[in-house]
Amino acid sequence: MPPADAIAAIATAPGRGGVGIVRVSGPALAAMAERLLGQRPVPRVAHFVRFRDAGGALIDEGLALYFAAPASFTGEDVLELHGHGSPMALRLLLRRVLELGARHAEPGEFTRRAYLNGKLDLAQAEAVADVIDAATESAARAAARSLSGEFSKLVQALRERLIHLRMFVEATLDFPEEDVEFLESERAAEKLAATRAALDDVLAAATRGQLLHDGIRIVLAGAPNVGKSSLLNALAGDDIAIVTPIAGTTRDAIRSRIDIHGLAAEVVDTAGLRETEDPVEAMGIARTRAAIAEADLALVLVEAGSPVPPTLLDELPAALPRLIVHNKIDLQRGATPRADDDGIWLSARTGAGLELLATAITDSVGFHYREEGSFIARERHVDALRRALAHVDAAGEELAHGALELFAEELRRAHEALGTIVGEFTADDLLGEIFSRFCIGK
Ligand SMILES: Nc1nc2c(ncn2[C@@H]2O[C@H](COP(=O)(O)OP(=O)(O)OP(=O)(O)O)[C@@H](O)[C@H]2O)c(=O)[nH]1
Ligand SMILES: [Mg+2]
Repeated sequence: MPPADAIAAIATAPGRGGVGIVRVSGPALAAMAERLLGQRPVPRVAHFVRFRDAGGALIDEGLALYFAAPASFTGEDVLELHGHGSPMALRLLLRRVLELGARHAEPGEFTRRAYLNGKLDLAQAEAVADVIDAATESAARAAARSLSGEFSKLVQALRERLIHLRMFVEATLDFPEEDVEFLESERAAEKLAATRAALDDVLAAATRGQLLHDGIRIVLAGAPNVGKSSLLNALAGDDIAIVTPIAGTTRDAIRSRIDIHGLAAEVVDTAGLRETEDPVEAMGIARTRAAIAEADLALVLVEAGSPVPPTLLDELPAALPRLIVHNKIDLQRGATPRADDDGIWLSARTGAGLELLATAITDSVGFHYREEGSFIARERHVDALRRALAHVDAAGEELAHGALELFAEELRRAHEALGTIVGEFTADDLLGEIFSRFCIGK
């Protein structure tokens, strides 16, 4: 009988390529592997084999790799079939595996099993998706570090500090007659302060990690003809948007992913904002407003030497961070690029001042990539760290009042909040949501 719960998927990207891989994972795959390959595979040995369909006709030839549980990615038996990267041949190979009893894997199901079998904690499992989705080199490196467990280790160290404190206070609670209370709470306050400082450091690093993960959305806003499309092209180093001396050239919002000093930015070029009778331009301007509404940062463009029109600033939500960009300095005699409190002076045409703009952008969101110690993180990790910090602060207050029971309770809750990062105390629906965003075959 084929194993009841084997899952299978094409693990390589769709399309043609040199090599394509079908991956199977299940509690007992040896029999299936033997039927498929015509031999019992030796674990961790590459077997050169011919893959055949149910009727014995040749599908492809390639390598079979077998990993016996628990020494595999998922912790179950895993069979990898490396054929040619032909969408058709891979589909036939997958069909054969399904005939032998496997079912189609759901998105992220391999990684989910790895997590459930204790091969990875939840933060590491998420990092698997982040390695795959990384949009910049720095994001890829940071995701690799999270996958290797660097972030989890920091969280674990924080949890150990909390456990230590909890043991400490609970011992005091258990033996009040020893009357060590006062003395102990002195030391407890010290330990709590040290824990808080460590938590704060991890929170700062995770906040940077979240920026690496999420990137930012930047909208280019300004009157027609100030050079928004030219600036997009200059930032992207590519001819993406049409540039003409005609005011009202850009109609649709044009989006481009740009790596700004390691920060993944989605830059949106928009129709210039002005009163217009032209219905098409008016629709474009409506899109500009929509892009402004969802942006994290606005680059407000004006021609150098001209003031920023107050009506333009009125278009921006009060809370939207903005940088004023004074473009076309090449038209001003003797003007050089600069950045100060009034904005950045540059030329989209010559490229002068673009570096200053890139720095101003990363400064404005507090993004300073450093290779050392950076890891990727998500909003839910940062939220959990913030919750933990709030409980540690509350614990401090209880301690100051001598309410040791409540102090212990706040510590327990801080500990629990940290647990959600690595996947302890994590609800099933959250797991479902996390893994459903993975690609199939991972
Ligand atoms: N000299 C000079 N000309 C520029 C510069 N940037 C843009 N231009 C010119 O200004 C004109 C308008 O540029 P665009 O980039 O199309 O301006 P835009 O803001 O996208 O305009 P709309 O799409 O109409 O809103 C074009 O002729 C550009 O070549 C610059 O830095 N220096
Ligand atoms: Mg334009």
